[in-house]
Amino acid sequence: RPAGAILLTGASGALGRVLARGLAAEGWTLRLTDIVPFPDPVPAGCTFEAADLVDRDAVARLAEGCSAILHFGGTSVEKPFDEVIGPNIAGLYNIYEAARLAKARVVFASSNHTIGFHARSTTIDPDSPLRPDGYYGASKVWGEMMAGLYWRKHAVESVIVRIGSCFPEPVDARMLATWLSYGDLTRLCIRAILAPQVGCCVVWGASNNSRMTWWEGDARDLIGWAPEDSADGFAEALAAKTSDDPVIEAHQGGGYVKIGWTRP
Ligand code: 15L
Repeated sequence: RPAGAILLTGASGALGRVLARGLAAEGWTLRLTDIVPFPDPVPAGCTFEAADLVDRDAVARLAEGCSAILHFGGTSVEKPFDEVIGPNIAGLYNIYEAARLAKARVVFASSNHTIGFHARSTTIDPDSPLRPDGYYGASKVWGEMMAGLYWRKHAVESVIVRIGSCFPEPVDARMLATWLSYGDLTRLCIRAILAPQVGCCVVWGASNNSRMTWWEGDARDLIGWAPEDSADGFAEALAAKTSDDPVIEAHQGGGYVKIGWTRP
């Protein structure tokens, strides 16, 4: 168990609810927060307080005395720029300021959409160029840049988790590569918090999928995590579930690359 409380933002979202349940079951003391009410009974050992990520004082207060922040809040899909900027740009700054004040580690729910414009035919590592595929992906790039800044300037540690597709089950051919099971996500977050020293590192959030040939060279050994689940059992059912768009099929970010597309 970690020393001190853990703040979980985005607690009412799909992944927040999974983590609240999973970490509370391990006996962890969690402070849950979200802009909308927590839809489940608040698990034993947890408290819930509604807050907007753009409210700097509220975020700082919630993080006070915490040893880590699991930052799963904010916009989690592609949205118009004006809807991304508050939670994912200003809100992200508030999270890092709160972490600096509390001397807390951040586990940042980043996304494969930071690198979505890389080709599926290539294998990239955390040092490969960032190629966001929309405003949402670009906001996650901002988060990753802030993680690096706060590590170098303030010694705030971060585990940046570039999540692939975290759902109960994979639902299309792309997810045969990108799927991250709920169990693997929970175990990853536990290791990201309990690992003694993490600096500022990147972990690819995908299960042990044999089609996951796109990503390598992350910090999983440093934090002591290895995925246990796999999308492989869904291959027969999903291999033909592709789009008929060659641009979507060529890029790691899939459908996101074509949202708002105006290239001739
Ligand atoms: C994400 O970053 C989103 O949060 C999620 O809803 C999926 O779209 C996922 O990426 C994906 O790429 O499948």
